[in-house]
Amino acid sequence: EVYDLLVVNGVVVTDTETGEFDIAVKHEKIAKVVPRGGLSGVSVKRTIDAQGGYVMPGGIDSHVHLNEPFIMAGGRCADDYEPGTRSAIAGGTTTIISFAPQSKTEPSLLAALAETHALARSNCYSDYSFHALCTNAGPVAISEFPSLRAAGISSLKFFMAFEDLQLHDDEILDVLLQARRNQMTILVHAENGQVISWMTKQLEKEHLFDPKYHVNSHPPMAELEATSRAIALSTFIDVPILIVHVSQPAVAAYIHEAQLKGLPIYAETCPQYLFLTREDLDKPGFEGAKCVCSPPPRSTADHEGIWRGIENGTFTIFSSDHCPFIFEDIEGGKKSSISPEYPNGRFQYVPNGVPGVETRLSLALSADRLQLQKFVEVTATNAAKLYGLYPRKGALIPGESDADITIWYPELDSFKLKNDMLHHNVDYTPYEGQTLNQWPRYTVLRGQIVWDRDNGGVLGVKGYGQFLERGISSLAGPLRPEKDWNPRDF
Ligand code: DUC
Ligand code: ZN
Ligand code: ZN
Ligand code: ZN
Repeated sequence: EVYDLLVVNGVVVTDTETGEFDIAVKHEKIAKVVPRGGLSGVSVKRTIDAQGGYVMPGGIDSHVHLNEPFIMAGGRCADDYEPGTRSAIAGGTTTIISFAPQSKTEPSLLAALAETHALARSNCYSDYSFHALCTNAGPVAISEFPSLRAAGISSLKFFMAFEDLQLHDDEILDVLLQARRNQMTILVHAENGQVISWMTKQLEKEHLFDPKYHVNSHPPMAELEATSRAIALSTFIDVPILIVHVSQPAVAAYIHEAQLKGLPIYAETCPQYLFLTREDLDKPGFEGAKCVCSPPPRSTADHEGIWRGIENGTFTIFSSDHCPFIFEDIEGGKKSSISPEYPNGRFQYVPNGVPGVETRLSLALSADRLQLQKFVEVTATNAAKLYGLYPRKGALIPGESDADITIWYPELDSFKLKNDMLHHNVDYTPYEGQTLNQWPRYTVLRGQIVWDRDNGGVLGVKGYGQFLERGISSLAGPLRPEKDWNPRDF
């Protein structure tokens, strides 16, 4: 028997185990995981000596915006699928889940899916899937859930904020009920859109336009209120939800309470809520616009609470919410909000989002805060479980898992992050100058070395990345799955 690849002499870390194991790969799959030395003498085409390194399942970033035409009024997504997924593999991420965005004027989720497939097909360096993104929950969209499932799409996101995107509570109930009946996982952007619009008017009345006032326009209360409403509505329908990009410990604590009652409520947080603060938006001139995202970065004290939420299991996943806009682009980038009358822009027109698909894993690992198994759990395994990819992804199980592997060498000298090290199509990183002591040495996707930091960088080819059809979540579902939801019961 001839194997395609061996990874030997490393310390293998999964969500449940750490140990000295050697790995054999054949036909794109993990073929064997055996105690160190157990593969000596086998025939193989290529061997990676991971001596001194950690060998982990490839990262899964399940919250990435690529090539979205109508994200946030006026904004133009800087990364299409090619640079976006190239950036992913260079940062140790082998699978991304991005969005198939429906516009308010498009009744069909399937039409949005078809358009997104066309944008991604033969352009990806990493494996990929899509969440449906529902902004128009009319009868057409609601009737399409079974077809989405048949097309391998088992998750759907909606917004509670932004006039052009948000659903109202009755539409949310329609979506939740259909999700329950079709075993879809629902992602919720939980901020109260009317509070944000009202605060924006109050600030503008006072002639407060600078980027930093974006933070004032997204008060903590707007996130807490929408989160509690999302939990109330989903509990009423008895369907699991994931609250995306939680920014504050108070929201995490509220979610934790719900989880302690046994409700199937999941939560996500992102690097911007651990490594950026509201002061990053308060820089001279327009510079602060680089860190405008929603919800906004909070305080250093909040970072501590978010770390604790990862450690105590409140957060199921740690994703990037990579949402790239070019700073200097005066048409669709951050500077599109600048005019002669408003030389520092107008915060309400700054496209919301920060790039981060490539830096997510290195930032978290360099912070040296999480147990390594916890790191694997929240950056890979749980996303696979939550979104119906486990154990094909997020694990190293012989015969089951794809050979997606990221290898790290912790003794790497520390260095300062610079945007020109990155592979995205954005002219800045909000983490410029951050001290890191970790960067993936190798990224392996289905048995192929697609990133080799020291020998050639990106070795993968565009189009190697495959679309992943997904099944149902393997995390807890409805509390009463055997019973249809029935209005007579209330
Ligand atoms: N927040 C952002 O910052 N960008 C995209 C969408 C979102 O919710
Ligand atoms: Zn409205
Ligand atoms: Zn969002
Ligand atoms: Zn997002």
